[in-house]
Amino acid sequence: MAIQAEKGRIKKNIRIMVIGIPNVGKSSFINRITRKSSAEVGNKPGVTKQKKWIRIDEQIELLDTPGVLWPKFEDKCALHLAYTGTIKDEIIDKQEVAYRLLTELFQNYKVNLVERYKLKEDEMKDITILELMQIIGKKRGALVAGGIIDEEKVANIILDDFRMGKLGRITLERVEV
Ligand SMILES: Nc1nc2c(ncn2[C@@H]2O[C@H](COP(=O)(O)OP(=O)(O)OP(=O)(O)O)[C@@H](O)[C@H]2O)c(=O)[nH]1
Ligand SMILES: [Mg+2]
Repeated sequence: MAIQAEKGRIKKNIRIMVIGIPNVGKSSFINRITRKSSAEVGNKPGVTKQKKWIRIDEQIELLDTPGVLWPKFEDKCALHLAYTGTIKDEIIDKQEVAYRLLTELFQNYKVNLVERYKLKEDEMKDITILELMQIIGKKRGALVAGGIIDEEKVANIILDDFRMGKLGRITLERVEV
């Protein structure tokens, strides 16, 4: 504890948050180490409904939390929220999101892409979305040492352009026919 004392932490409580997907045993784990049954446990998801601090000893407390799930990107609705920046970038895979956005734009707004990134007709023939990302990266100077495309940077360029309206007026939701 000497290092903790030197950091002025000797009397500070340690608070630990237990997180994970539903029904994996977060509450059971807490009960096991506290040797009590303070946390409700059950063989179905959604048993813990709100956060609850549970004390192990004088210094340590655990926070039991309801199970969480990652955003479902198969769901178009979540994807569209991610494109617009409504879902925090920190919790999404930006390259995947930019790839999916580019796929939709390529389908429905090819002209906007051609204009913004000065693409040529022959460059667009039989092209994959990944190749298109590479071309955009090259045109916008998103390169790392050795002339390799910086994929993270390209993803940022595409998402920023879209979010700032530089790709023009775009409607993501379309009427199903
Ligand atoms: N086989 C096995 N089952 C476990 C283990 N830990 C917990 N369980 C069982 O898994 C089920 C879920 O346990 P909980 O502790 O309620 O899970 P949780 O993660 O708190 O779930 P939520 O609060 O709903 O998110 C219960 O039926 C537990 O008895 C384990 O280590 N092995
Ligand atoms: Mg629980």
